[in-house]
Parts: sequence; structure tokens; C-alpha cells
Amino acid sequence: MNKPFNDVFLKACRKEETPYVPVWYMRQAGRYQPEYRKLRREHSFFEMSENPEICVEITRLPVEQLGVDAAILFADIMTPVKHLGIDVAIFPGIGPMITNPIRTEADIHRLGELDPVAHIPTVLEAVRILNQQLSVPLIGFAGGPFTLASYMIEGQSSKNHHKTKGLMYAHPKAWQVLMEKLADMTLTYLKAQIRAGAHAVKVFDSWVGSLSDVDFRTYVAPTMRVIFDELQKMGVPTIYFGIGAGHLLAEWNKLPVSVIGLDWRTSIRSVRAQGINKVLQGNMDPSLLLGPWELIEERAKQVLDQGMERAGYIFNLGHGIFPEVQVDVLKKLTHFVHQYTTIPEVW
Ligand code: 1CP
Repeated sequence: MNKPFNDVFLKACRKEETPYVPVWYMRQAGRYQPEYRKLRREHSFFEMSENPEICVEITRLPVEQLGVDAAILFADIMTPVKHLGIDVAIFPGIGPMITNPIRTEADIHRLGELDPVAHIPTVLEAVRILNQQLSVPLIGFAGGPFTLASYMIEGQSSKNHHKTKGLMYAHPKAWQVLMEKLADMTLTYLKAQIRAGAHAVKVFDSWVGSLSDVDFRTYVAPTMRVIFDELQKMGVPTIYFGIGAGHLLAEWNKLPVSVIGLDWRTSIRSVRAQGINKVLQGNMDPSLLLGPWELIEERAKQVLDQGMERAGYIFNLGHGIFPEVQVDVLKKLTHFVHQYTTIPEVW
């Protein structure tokens, strides 16, 4: 028999009262798991994420092993980008590498469109199976247009995103076309995941924090508004996340998004002090998981004591789990968060 559906995460996303603080971890499906590493030795990343059986197994594993309150689909932000005519592969220890990065305005105009039925049937099949099998909500996701553009223009991970910003400043019309194409792709991709059974969706805009607030407002915010306006009509909670994006949160607070994901640099207390009233998710430094348990517990308490002040808070790390982290530490942390935040029953 299936377990009853645990909707604590969805309640928190909707700012409803929850019996305890829900928890899940960015990159909970991945490299810290021996089962993942074993499969990865035999398959490429996309062979794994585009095989429904393997995708379902990797997505379910952290739910079963760690006891988290949400699952996140095992895919990558580059999953849909491949189908626009961008030749991308994922290399262990590096991440996405593109052999034909965008170099000219013509390259932008040449980009294709995502057709979910033709391009990602196996990803959607995995979402449908997960929706049937899981007893916790499934988070679908996509990359934010700025972050995707950065990989597509730089060709790989970048520290300062010079080429990306160069195109943005020197060719604002071409940049606008690129943002519109990526917004269309993101919406098509996320809507397809929602229709297949994703209960919430997250936009990972990991590198958008490299922009000043003025440039975010000018070159990216209009696109994000279109994306979140459209997603709002689908009726599922939405999450927006970036790294080093503390200076952009006042802008994010104006967007029609349900939840703001924080990295570890910005304290929850300081975010609330700025008047940001969205549901918050985060934000323990993922490196802490390599420290002793006493320190992990102390820092988890510090984060929880700030987050618990309001309804509408989800515990997470401030970025993804590192491959060196032990499964048992994550298990213990999940249990601790649940126990520490459980409201005792009043008789
Ligand atoms: O558990 C999960 O989080 C679900 C699966 C998931 C998600 C949400 C993966 C699998 N990738 C992502 C999002 C993602 N991918 C982001 C946004 C979140 C973040 O900032 O980490 C980004 C920037 C990427 C791009 C990417 N793909 C990187 C980062 C590289 C860089 O520039 O720093 C890497 C290392 C990948 C590969 C990847 N994606 C996912 C996994 C498990 C891996 C490792 C793959 C391997 O085995 O080689």
C-alpha cells in the first residue's frame, strides 16, 4: 500500500501553517550517493537522466534514504537546451561543456524551439511515473534565462560571465531576442513538467547574482516577470534561486513568485529586516556538512531559529550537496530538522 501523501512542503510554499519545517536538499539526487556513482561509471549523464527507469530510481533514492519532504527531478538545467541546436555534454567534475557556443547574432536567430513531445518524451514519462509512485511532492525545474545564456555563450562554467555580459551590453536587441527565446523554452519545459505531474517548479538562476540590481532590472527582470506570470496561471508553487544574489532580493520580492531560495551568504533575519515577505527556502552553508556533527547541529539551529519565526519556511542548504558528504550526515540532519521544529501536540 502507498504511504499517505506528505504535503508539508506544498503547505509551506503556500505560506500555510505546517506541523514541522519541511526539508529537502539541492543536489539531493547525485554524486554523494554510492548508487549514483556506480550508475554514472556506466552511463553518460544524459543517458541516465533520459532513461525513465534510471531517472525514477535516482529521484526516489534521497526520499527513501534521507526522509526528505520533497523530491527533485533528476535532470539538468541543460536538458532542454540540447534541443535548440546547442551541442552540450556533461563531464564529471566540470559540468556542462558546449562545442558550438553562441558567438554571433545569427547564432541566436538560428536557435530552434523546444517540442516536448518530440524532444523530451522520456523525461515527461519519468515525471508521470514519479507522480504515481512518490509519497512526497515532486519539484520540476529549469534554468533561468540568464544562467542558461551564460553557459550557451561562454561554452562552459564561467567565473565572471564576461562574454555573456559583453553581448548583453553591446547588443541589447540580440540579448532581448535570446531572453525571449529562452523564456519561451523555459515556459514550454516547465508547463510540460507540471502537466505530467510536477507539484511545484523551481527556476535555478545560479549566476544571475553576477549582475548589479540595475542590470538585473534592465536586462533580466522583464523576462522573469513573464515566466512567473505565466506559471502563476498553472496554479503550482514556484521557487526562484540564485547564488550571491542577496543584493537582488528586493527586485525578486516584486516578482509573482511564491518562494525565494537563499544562498548561505544572506541571513534569513537580514532578509526579513529588508521587508521581504515571500516564503523563504535555505540556507545552511553546504560546506558545513564536512564539519563535525556538533557544529552542523549548532548552525542548523541558528538557521531554523530565524526561519521558524513565520509560517512559510523550507529548510535547505544554501547551494548543492558536495560529492564528499556522507549519506548518514544528511539523514541525521533531516531527522534533526523534523524533530527540532515539530510543534508538540496540545492535549
Ligand atoms: O538533486 C538535484 O538537485 C536534481 C538534479 C539537478 C539539478 C537541480 C542536477 C543534476 N543539476 C541541477 C541544476 C543545475 N545544473 C544548476 C543549478 C543549481 C546549481 O547552481 O547547482 C546548474 C548551474 C547546473 C549546471 C551543472 N550541471 C553543473 C554546475 C557546473 C558549474 O558551472 O558550476 C554541474 C556540475 C552539472 C552536472 C550535474 N547536474 C546534476 C548532477 C547530479 C550533475 C553531476 C553530474 C555528473 O555525474 O557528472
